[in-house]
Amino acid sequence: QEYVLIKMKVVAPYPEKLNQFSSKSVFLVAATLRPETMYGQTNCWIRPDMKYIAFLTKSNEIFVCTARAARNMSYQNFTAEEGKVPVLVNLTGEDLLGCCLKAPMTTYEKIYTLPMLTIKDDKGTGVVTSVPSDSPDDYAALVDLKKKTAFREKYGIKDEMVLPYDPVPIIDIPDFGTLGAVTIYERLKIQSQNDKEKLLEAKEILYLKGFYDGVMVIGEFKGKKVQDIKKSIQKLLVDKNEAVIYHEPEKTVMSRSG
Ligand code: ZZB
Repeated sequence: QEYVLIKMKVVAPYPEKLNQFSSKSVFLVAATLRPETMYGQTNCWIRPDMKYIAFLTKSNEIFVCTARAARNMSYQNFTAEEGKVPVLVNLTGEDLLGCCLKAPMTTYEKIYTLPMLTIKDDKGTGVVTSVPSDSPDDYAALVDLKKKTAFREKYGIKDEMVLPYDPVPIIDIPDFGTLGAVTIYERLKIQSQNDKEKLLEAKEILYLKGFYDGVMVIGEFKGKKVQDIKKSIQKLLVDKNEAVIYHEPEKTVMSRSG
């Protein structure tokens, strides 16, 4: 599986555990299959109870992700020595919540890391970028956070990290409009981020519709079909050093190699 790793730059105020690296460039790296949706990022998801690491890349940047993902990266030429991950600090998701980020392409000047409880530890980097206009999971989790003050308080999330952020129209899909995830969330009467079956159905529908019928309504490729420009946007991001390509090995290979 080929993912695009989006480099979301940590900006001040740094979380306590990352303060020591403030003279370096630190990135939370999010794996996505939908680089064309990066115009609509509203936040970054982290799982509070999951473990993360910060490690040094061969270009002297610091990446934050799961140890599993970093290990894969060390075999894909991300680190100075193949198979070796220079770990700088061990973190939990909780250490990273409320962190301020500058993400590529999005119209929001700064965005924040917020808690999502359904992040899987065996996929991607454990860091997930949020596009609530086109990802039903992201929209559901954002609605949950906006609705529940207690949930925000539990994780020390301030109102201004969540409430000003709304889905951004980026792709027009016939029959779904420019906020596909919102439309399908309402049509399927999804209740929360834990509505697993409906969210899976919603994701499958939107992946297909977005890819084959979607037309960009924002950015460099406005007016063009998603399927025609997906690769170009990926290249744009990589050329600007705002993203890198990351491959996820097959599950069977993973378990064999530990
Ligand atoms: C931005 C984005 C915009 C995404 C969208 C989807 C959509 P898949 O198909 O199951 O492999 N993701 C990445 N890592 C994780 C993780 N560890 N746990 C949970 N979710 C994760 O899903 C890949 C997508 O799932 C990735 O692409 C990421 O969200 C999320 F408009 O990034 B995506 C219709 C989906 N739309």
